[in-house]
Amino acid sequence: MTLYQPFLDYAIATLQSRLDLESYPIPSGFESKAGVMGKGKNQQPVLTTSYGFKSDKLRQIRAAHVQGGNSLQVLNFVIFPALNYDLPFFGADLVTLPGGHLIAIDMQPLFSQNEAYQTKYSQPIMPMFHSHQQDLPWGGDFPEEAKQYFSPAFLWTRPTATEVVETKVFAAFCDYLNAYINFVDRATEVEDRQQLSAILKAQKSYSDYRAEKDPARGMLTRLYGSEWAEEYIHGFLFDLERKLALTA
Ligand code: DBV
Repeated sequence: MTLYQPFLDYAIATLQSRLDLESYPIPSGFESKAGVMGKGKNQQPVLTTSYGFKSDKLRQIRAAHVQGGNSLQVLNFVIFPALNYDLPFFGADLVTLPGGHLIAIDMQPLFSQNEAYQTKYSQPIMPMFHSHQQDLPWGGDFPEEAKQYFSPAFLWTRPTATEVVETKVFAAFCDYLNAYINFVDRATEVEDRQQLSAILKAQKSYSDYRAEKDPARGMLTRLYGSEWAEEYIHGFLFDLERKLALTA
């Protein structure tokens, strides 16, 4: 069992038990992809698998799971709400590289500068954030331009011990996911045209930003080539722009 498999299993089982899930199509050739990292005797097989679901309020629930031995493990898990809800994104980037673990978990806001929005979606989870932050201190340096996409409850940490990932990070991941599903349960459809257009704009901005700045681009390109990597990023991981183009 690799480091992030229990996270993925928990997320899928929890979403399946709490929501009415359907599958979300994964473009053919991207469900599972084998590759090799490193050179000579340091060669290491790497497998990237993808998962996709949706529900009535959630446009896309998707995961990318990269398994390449003890020093390359990634679970990138993102939930993109339907465009007629003001829900935040659920975002988890759980990354293990030769240098250590890098953990990002958040409910990423549509409108980070809006006080009413923070009151609705960040304030209620601040106690949960503070309790986990006692075990998972702030991870330091962070790309400045990414800040607008995170909430005050952003857990960003770089644990040195793998055991901390298996216990404390796992607990935080489970709590954030359940709190997110609580918001989903309570969310009601937005009908106001102005609000709908603001949501669309914020969703596009987020999805485009993440596609453009995907920190995994280098790794995916080295593993599988740039054609595969770009198609994976734009055709599955951050596909909003493509999906909108189809319906335009
Ligand atoms: N990150 C992804 C996807 C991944 C992925 C789809 C399929 O968005 C993995 C895999 N993240 C991944 C890898 C690294 C990071 C790092 C492999 C290491 C890159 C490297 O060091 O080579 C949060 N992820 C990071 C970093 C941050 C995040 C801040 C460090 C990047 C850096 O130091 O430059 N999650 C990431 C992020 C947003 C987010 C920037 C922005 C909205 O939600």
